[in-house]
Amino acid sequence: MDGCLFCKISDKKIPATVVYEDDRALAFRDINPVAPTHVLVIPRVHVSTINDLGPEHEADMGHLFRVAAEVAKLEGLSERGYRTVMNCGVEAGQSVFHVHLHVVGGRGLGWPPFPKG
Ligand code: DGP
Repeated sequence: MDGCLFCKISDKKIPATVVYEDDRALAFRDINPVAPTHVLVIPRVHVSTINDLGPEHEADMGHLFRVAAEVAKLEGLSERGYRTVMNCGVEAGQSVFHVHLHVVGGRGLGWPPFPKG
């Protein structure tokens, strides 16, 4: 989609440190990592938020999790553990409106990931 940052990264119009890619998904390092491993996995197809998903996206979204597991393997996190997060909407902290799965690990991660309130 025109103007979408992650579509531009998917199309290689904006550089990113890619750790895995195939015809349906791209995984690249987050520009502002919160842990030793912080990779974003995006579908090639543009979908703004979880709310915009339709039945036609089910295969792509399932694929994101398989890519997340592959990224974890490449990063040596499969056995240690890691977290996947997908924010939806402003109040959840979504800042880029092209769905993306955060894959975070390489250090202990607290739970819950947000203050009680
Ligand atoms: P979220 O807040 O869930 O929408 O996550 C968006 C993430 O995208 C955030 O952790 C920072 C990352 N990000 C934003 N702009 C860029 C960029 O230009 N390149 C890369 N690699 N990551 C970016």
